[in-house]
Amino acid sequence: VARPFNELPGNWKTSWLNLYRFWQEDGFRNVHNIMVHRFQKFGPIYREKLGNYESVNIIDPEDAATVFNTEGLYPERFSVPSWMAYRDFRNKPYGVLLKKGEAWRHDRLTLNKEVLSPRAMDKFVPLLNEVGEDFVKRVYMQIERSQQGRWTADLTNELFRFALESVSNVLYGTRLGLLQDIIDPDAQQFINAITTMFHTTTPMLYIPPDFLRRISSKTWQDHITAWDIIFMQADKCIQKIYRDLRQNRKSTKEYMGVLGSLLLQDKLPIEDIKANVTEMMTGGVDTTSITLLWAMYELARAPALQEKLRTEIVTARTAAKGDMLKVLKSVPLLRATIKETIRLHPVAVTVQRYTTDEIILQNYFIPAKTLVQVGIYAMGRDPRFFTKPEQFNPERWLSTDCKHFRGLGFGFGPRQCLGRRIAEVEMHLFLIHMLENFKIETKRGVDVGTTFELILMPDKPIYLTLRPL
Ligand code: HEM
Ligand code: 2DC
Repeated sequence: VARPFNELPGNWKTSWLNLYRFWQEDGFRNVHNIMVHRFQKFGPIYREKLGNYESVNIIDPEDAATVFNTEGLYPERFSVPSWMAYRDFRNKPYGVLLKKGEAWRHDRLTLNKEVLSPRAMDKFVPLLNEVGEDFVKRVYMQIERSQQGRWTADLTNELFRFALESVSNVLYGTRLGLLQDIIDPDAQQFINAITTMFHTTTPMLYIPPDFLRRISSKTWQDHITAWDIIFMQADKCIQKIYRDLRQNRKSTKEYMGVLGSLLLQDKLPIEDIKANVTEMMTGGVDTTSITLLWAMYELARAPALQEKLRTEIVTARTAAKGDMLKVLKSVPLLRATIKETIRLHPVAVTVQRYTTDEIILQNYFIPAKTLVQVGIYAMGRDPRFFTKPEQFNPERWLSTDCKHFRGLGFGFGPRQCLGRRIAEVEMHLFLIHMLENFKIETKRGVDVGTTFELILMPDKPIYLTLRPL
């Protein structure tokens, strides 16, 4: 018979003392490594309470399967407290990211049709393809400018711009022009605000935002300023499309992007459309760009893999006669490369769910309404679940042996990442165009680690060299 909840290993009895110790071991920027250590110390399940944050943590794919297979119709994850607090403070509506129950499901089903369904994918492939091609043009221009036949740079901000240009083209059906030398300062301000917003979220995972607000802490103030900029810039983009539509400046026959399509359908109130479009525009910047940065870093260290991918891509393109939708369906090694990148470098350190019923994990009773976190960063680096986890080896995803609940980088089920298809298509097309044109190189012997900025990121700048083939 299973053991009681109160016998779970871990530090869960002294939450504020734990938080103090966590702060002492520099835990705030190191959540991922601390989780790895906790699993080594306590085994495959532990319970923890840090300040206000209480959870049960698991690492085994079989336990993840138990959690996700019982998640029900309205799965709920940990709601980031400061994101809720901002909206409550400013009286802004929630989008799918923060909604619950039937309200969440209603929005989500409408949005799925626009961004996650195969039909939607057909529409945004050409939109994302042109942005990928323009990035290549920009790289050629930088190479010419360098007069050295190559371009070496920290590409982080270039990729932020690429990602914002991409997601905006899908959402609004128009280009912002972020792949030029001089860009709209508003767009750069938006990009910087997202970085600040993520950065200032971290301490408020554990310390109630309301408390920080009352003591007028800088973290809280920076956080609301960041969200204010995010909402204001997104609102400008939304208003522009809304006006164009009302004045019939765009023909209603051509595809006008996700926003135009939502406005015409009239299935969601305008306030909810705005909230959701703002979330997608914000969620679509740092996620895909940082993943692409990691992908290029790993590819730079694996020249033989780059060659293999080029062969796969050329073959696929020839067979598809340039039809990019077909190309995307015939590049299995490239798909695996992205999966492998996300295994070692997930955006999200965990994927979490509140249990709806009592379940048993590792022979412990877990009551309903418990926050269970699957430590996907720790799982991805554990030799019990991936042989030679330290090796970047996309081919591991192509063999048929057990991949059961191991690829959770976008979450799982009806509450998985809403932007998953956009992200996947955007990243595939980017790498296709880059690999067709450039060799990706990096200095050897520079090992880059990971830091927790709410999403996981490289802990130092990555310098990449792009050289025409
Ligand atoms: C949710 C990862 C890109 C918008 C999530 C979740 C993860 C995730 C792990 C939680 C899923 C769960 O709880 O099961 C990623 C990764 C990305 C990415 C790895 C790229 C490499 C994007 C993009 C967008 C986006 C491009 C916007 C278009 C969202 C939204 C949610 C979400 C709105 C909340 C969905 C809901 O609660 O219904 N993402 N994401 N993400 N993501 Fe992404
Ligand atoms: C952060 O302990 C660590 O995709 C916490 O595009 C648990 C947690 C909960 C929700 C996760 C978050 C972590 C990381 C960032 C995620 C978020 C859900 C969605 C969000 C994974 C793991 C992200 C980056 C969205 C953000 C869109 C938003 C800012 C409008």
